Amino acid sequence: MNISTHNSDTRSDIRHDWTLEEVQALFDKPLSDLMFQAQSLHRCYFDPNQVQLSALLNIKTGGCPEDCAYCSQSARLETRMQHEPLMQRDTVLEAARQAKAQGAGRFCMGAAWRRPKGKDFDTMLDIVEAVKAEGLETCMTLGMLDTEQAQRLKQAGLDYYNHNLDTSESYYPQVISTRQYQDRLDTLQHVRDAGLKVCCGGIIGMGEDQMDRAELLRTLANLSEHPESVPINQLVKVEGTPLAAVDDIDPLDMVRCVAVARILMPHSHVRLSAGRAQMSDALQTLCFLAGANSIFYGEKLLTTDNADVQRDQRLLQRLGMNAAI
Ligand code: SAM
Ligand code: DTB
Ligand code: SF4
Repeated sequence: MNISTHNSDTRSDIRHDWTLEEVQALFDKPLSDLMFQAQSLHRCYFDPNQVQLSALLNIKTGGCPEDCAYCSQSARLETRMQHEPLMQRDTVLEAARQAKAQGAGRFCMGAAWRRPKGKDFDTMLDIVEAVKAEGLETCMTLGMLDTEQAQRLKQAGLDYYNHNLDTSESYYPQVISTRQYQDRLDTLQHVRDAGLKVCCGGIIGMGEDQMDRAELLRTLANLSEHPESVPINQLVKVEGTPLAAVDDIDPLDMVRCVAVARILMPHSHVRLSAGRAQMSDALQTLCFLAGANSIFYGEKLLTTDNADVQRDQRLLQRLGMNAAI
């Protein structure tokens, strides 16, 4: 395939029939070849000097009944995370205004729930309406949704719903026992059917092997529509979780994952997500060159520290990159 002849209306780049062997072959390429292929496709679909900035706010902290082995907020793990009740609408709104003033274009709100219920769900609708009215794109990640909940969030003005597959279907039971992979796929379908944009990705560095990473990215690419946004998180090791002492990954594995995600889903935003605080500027730069074009921006992720805002501003300036409007 002669990548240099691609142009932006070559829809044959958008495939939903990837085999595991094809995806593994991408992972096995010499890095320079993989980067060239990813860069070439990236330039067909995006301005390579633009990065989308999303701010994150945890609107309900801790006490979650699920047992995700990476998570500080599971009530089943000894993480010493304080449980905080759902934030008031005005507190969320104030944080959204600040995020906008700092330059974020999208405001993502997370809640440590298995699924939203009752009055709490109605509060979500109020919050979406209010944040949307501030002129920000809205995103929520609240756990599983049924069809009606997805439709009501859409009607309230929600733009994106984040719901990660996290890893391959076969590695999933090593990480989470309180729900099935199919539960995640069902929610993704409800979100898509409601006309919401899908934000779905995973976590690298939970002890999975390259085949699991290939299988995760293949599952995402073979969905009937590619997620508009694909967050690639590097595990943030949290004390008290079963994954607190897992071996570090080779930093270049992150670059490879970003590049493969870019090739498999050329017109999706690939977000360099959790773990940036622990990455060097050089590693983040390689990830941008591999096709990452979105980041979480702001001092905090959900419960852990994000990369410092001034450091991010300096890095983007040094790279000649601008925030996408
Ligand atoms: N409870 C909801 C759910 O699980 O969908 C929403 C919040 S949950 C914290 C959102 C996502 O954050 C998870 O699916 C996972 O991919 C990511 N995440 C959580 N803890 C993480 C960690 N320690 N390191 C990297 N990513 C993490
Ligand atoms: C996503 O893929 N990563 C974000 C967001 N979606 C909700 C969350 C990262 C959480 C990192 C650990 C923490 O701060 O608790
Ligand atoms: Fe709960 Fe989400 Fe954390 Fe899992 S990742 S324990 S569902 S908050």
